[in-house]
Amino acid sequence: MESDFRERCYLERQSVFTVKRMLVVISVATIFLSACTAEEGVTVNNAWVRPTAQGDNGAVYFVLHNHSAADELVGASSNVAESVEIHESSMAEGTDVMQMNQVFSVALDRGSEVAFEPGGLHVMLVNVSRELSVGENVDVTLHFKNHADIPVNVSVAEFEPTGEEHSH
Ligand SMILES: [Cu+2]
Repeated sequence: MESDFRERCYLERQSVFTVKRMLVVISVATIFLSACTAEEGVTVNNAWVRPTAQGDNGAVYFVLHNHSAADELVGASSNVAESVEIHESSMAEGTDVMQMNQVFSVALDRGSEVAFEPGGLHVMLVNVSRELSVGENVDVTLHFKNHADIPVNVSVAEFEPTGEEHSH
């Protein structure tokens, strides 16, 4: 009898513990879900390009954040350039010379943040059709493997814009 009672107590305590654990799991899941629903898909922040003379090339910088399933940036287009390419700057091996290579896909893992910044990845506006002056904005559209095209309003500025939400 006595051992029966003890066993029942133990089982009850176990189930209370399990319920408590489930509640913790549910509330944690709710926090994650609400964080995810705030932003979905791919977001683009702090897009800028330095002032560029007509006929020159302009490097566009921004920060990509992928809130959804793994994707890839596969290209870009713009009405102010003859063509638009994805480039990555790097130091030529064994030298201190910066070189640019064309990139045809940039992986965007789920939850990843990829910075396009001076000295690294950038979207190159090749042979811009008109002068790009400080204070104006130009339209650049990003193309993804899965995600719909994202139109980006790129501000022409000497330096990276600050004040917007941004983390490295
Ligand atoms: Cu380039």
